[in-house]
Amino acid sequence: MKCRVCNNEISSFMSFGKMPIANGFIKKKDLKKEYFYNLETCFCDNCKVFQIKKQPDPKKMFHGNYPFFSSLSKGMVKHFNSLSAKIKKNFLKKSDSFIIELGCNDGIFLKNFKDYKHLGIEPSRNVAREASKNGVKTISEFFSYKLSNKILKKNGNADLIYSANVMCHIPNINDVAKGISNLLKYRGVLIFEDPYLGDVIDKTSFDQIYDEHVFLFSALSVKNIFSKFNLNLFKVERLQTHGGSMRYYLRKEKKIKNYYNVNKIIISERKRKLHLMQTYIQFKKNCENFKKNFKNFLLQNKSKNINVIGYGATSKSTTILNYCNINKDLISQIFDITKLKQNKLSPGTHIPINNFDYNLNTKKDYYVLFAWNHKKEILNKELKNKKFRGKWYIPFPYNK
Ligand code: DWN
Ligand code: ZN
Repeated sequence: MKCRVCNNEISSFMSFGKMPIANGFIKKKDLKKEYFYNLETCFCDNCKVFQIKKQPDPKKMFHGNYPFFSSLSKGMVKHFNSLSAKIKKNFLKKSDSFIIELGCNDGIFLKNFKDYKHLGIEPSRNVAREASKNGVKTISEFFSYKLSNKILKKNGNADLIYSANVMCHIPNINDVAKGISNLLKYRGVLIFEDPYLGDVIDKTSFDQIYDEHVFLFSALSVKNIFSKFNLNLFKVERLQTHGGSMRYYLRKEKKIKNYYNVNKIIISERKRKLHLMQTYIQFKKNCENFKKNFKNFLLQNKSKNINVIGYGATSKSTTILNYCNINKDLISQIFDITKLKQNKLSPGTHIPINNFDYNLNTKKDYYVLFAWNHKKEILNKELKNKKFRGKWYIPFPYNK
């Protein structure tokens, strides 16, 4: 296949096997219609972009029934509130500034900019409706160069374009980068954040690899992708969110003083050999090792009649469960606060998803924290919950 960014010939270095749609939580009656594809990962030696081989049609993933709402995590609400204050202080000094968010989800970030000229773009219709209810001006579409022209005509150039955990979902990244460059003012800023490839490799957190995440970025790959569209990376920031992320700052303006921080991170990526295929071959071995150990842990519990429950029916858990072939014989159920996931089955492996119910739990039970990226928030919450008994199994970081 061809690299989505530079058209170089690439081939996969690993297969995670047959996968369903990661957020395709399904009712028993619909099981016959369940869709599967092969999840394989590639690394482009030319532009250094990590990507999956085949991505299902985006309309199969983002639609009128998308079950992920960012505001369900209090930690993430705080994260976006503090970022909003920082953006207002550093980048949007004028009250008539125009801010756009690509993939605004339920408005978790943009609701802080109601006093500004703003626009949220969210392809999942039900989630876009939530954003509108939260007072955010939202259109429900996929962003593209074509859409950038429509927005430009109607609203003019943007001072700031932001996205969180969205850019890595976009297969036609060149078209989107062209659209952003088209829409942004010369002195405007593009800021986006996504799970960081360096963390995935270091922590063996392969659960970040699923249909929606068509790319996993490093600073080097971001620089390579966006510079072709005159978007120059001038600053990066390490974040703790989603198991380790990176925030990227880009500008069209060429005269920017401080590239020091970008160069430093790119040098560190080279030291960690993120630009070399050998790293990904080792990553594959680490994933196989995780699979063996996790399966053993579950089999041992089964042999001792210990009940294992999943905590958080995350998109990420779809990769773990399907790659490791785990069904309800090994994990009896998964608890999740999301109404749209409850009383359905986990994609592919058909483990029941239920609302939290601690009435039957015992001290012996194990909870596999699939939402390990919210560890601090969840462990704090459960520490205060008198009904919570049982022990934690935290899959990542995985110590090889
Ligand atoms: O990139 C993406 C990220 C931002 O969000 C999307 N592709 C889809 C989604 O990924 P995810 O499903 O892996 O995200 P989370 O945030 O790890 O999902 C947490 C899940 O756990 C949600 O279903 C809500 C649930 N949850 C819970 O039951 N109790 C979460 C918290 C904090 C809780 O206390
Ligand atoms: Zn490439």
